[in-house]
Amino acid sequence: MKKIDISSCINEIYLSLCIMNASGAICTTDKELNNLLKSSSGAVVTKSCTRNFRNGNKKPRYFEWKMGSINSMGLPNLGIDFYLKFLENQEIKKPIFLSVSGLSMEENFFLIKKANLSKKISAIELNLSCPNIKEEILGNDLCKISNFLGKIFKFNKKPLGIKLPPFFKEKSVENISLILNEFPITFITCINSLPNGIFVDTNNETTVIQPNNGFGGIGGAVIKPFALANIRKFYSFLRRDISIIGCGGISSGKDVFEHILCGASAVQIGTQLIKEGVSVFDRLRKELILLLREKNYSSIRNFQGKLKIFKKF
Ligand code: RRO
Repeated sequence: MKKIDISSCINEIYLSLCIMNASGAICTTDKELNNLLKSSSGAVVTKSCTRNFRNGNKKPRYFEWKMGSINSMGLPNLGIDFYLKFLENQEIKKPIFLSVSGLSMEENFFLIKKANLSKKISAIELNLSCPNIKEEILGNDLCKISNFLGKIFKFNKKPLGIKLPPFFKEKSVENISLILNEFPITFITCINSLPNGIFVDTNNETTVIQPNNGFGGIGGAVIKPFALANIRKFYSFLRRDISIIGCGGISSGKDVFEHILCGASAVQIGTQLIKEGVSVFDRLRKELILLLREKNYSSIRNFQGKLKIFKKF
């Protein structure tokens, strides 16, 4: 049987499989990270970290239902030093993306400088889109974003990508792309969870999570159309050498295919990884290979970004 190539490159970072975990999905503790390192994922992304350890918000802070999930975790993490030390002691066989999410611009500079010193990190994923913290780091001020990136790229030497929130207007994607295109950014990850959702427990007539009056970021199957739309729009506006990592609503090989068809070079799994555990990577790999075989594709490069517009035949 002909071999099907489902490897990918995020710019110059080679992934033997184009599927990895999303930051936040069972990647906070050493046990969770060890599990991911041993899994068949193409890369490992760590939980977004801050300068210091954070407990995060009160529980219950995560809830899932058939079609999605809601969370207001509040950035619980063990602090950057833990992640750097943990990685120092590992034999690393696949790319490691260190996710950082400082609570201020200064904290982000500090985290990125520290990450630059580690040989074990292939890339930094700068999370500018946590829906559950009160601190507004950049907001919608495009000048501020441009200024911030200018300062980072004065010292940063590592491949660096940015995790973005979902955008709902074409103009917003165009504006942010114009800025990103001016910097040597390696990738974007889109999308983070949809902010400020509510899920209702009808029996008890309550919210299902406690923090933030029950409001939280929505993930899982329900957000896939928004993820695909953001990937598609960014694919049309971004420089071609900025790779897109798709994230949002993937639970089957067909979902992976759709993300790549819209323009993603690789994908991240969040809600479904939490539901299913690390065996999800093997299942998705098999489902993707089966689909490509049916469609007579030998590589994801055959269809990446090639979504066509509906027309009557
Ligand atoms: O920890 C969280 O509350 C959280 C983060 Br940092 C994020 O980027 N996305 C999300 O849905 N939750």
